[in-house]
Amino acid sequence: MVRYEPANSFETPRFSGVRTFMRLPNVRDLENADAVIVGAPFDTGASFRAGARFGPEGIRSVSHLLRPYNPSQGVSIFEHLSVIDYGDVPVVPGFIEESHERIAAGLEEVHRAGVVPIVLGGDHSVALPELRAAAKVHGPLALVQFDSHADTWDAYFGKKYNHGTVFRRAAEEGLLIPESSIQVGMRGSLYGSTDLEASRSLGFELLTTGEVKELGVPETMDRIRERVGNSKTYVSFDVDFVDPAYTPGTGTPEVGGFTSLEALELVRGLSGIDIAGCDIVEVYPQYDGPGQITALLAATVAFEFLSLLAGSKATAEKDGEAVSRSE
Ligand SMILES: [Mn+2]
Repeated sequence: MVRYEPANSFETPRFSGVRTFMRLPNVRDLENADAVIVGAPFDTGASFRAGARFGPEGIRSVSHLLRPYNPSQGVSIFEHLSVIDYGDVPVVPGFIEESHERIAAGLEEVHRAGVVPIVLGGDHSVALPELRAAAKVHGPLALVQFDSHADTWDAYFGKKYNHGTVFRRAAEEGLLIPESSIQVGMRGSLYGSTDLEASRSLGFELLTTGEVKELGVPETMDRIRERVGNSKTYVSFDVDFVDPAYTPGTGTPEVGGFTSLEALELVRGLSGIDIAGCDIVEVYPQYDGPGQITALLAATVAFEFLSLLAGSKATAEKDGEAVSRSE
């Protein structure tokens, strides 16, 4: 079987070559892939700044810094996982619903092939077609959302589809299992005192940044794992979850947030969860700082997601060996 892995950085240095994610081959062969990196270059759903259409490009460019072994998770990703950079899903600039249809159709093929997508956004509105595609194949999913906003407005300027209404629409469409879903990190100014109540009335658990600070990282991870249980899970990571000191290049930054280290620790805490798909959204390279720190954080979160998938596969391989030995 073909196994897809990054270019060897001892033959050609990391700064060389065409900018795919982590120097993975850019192919469309789903048959021999376990996971794909796929861009959703769309920002028509944004309510404030624009520019997330360049997010996938920015993340890919800086991802060449990443090396294949993850010491924090103790896993050499590509020994267990065949991964490709699948390119981008098609979008129609300026048209939300049409883009969502194309994004969902593109991602449905990935799920049908039994492959896990890691989607690079794009504004957060792309999570709706992601969830439509995943739920079509896997049924309703648990959601773990890291975000400073709940994105559960009913409408904005009377319009139902944008990056602030995603998870209300997803719940209404039956794409999620609300009692297994959790939103983490909400903070910042709101339009009204009841804004966050919307999430709870949809059945989600919601932990504000203040609540996470009080609980601490380990207990927050326990709360997430308990909530999700054994359900197939979609993980959505909005980079505005992190303090804008670390992620200035985003659409609606909120100060007083998490450090990059706390964010990575929380993501690593998802080990063992049955991940059907994930995304990293709201990267706006034109607002990024020198050194492309926002894009680098996003690329590193994608790397942690790949490591989680590789870790699960390594465990399954070990269990499989144990079973075949005992037979
Ligand atoms: Mn969001």
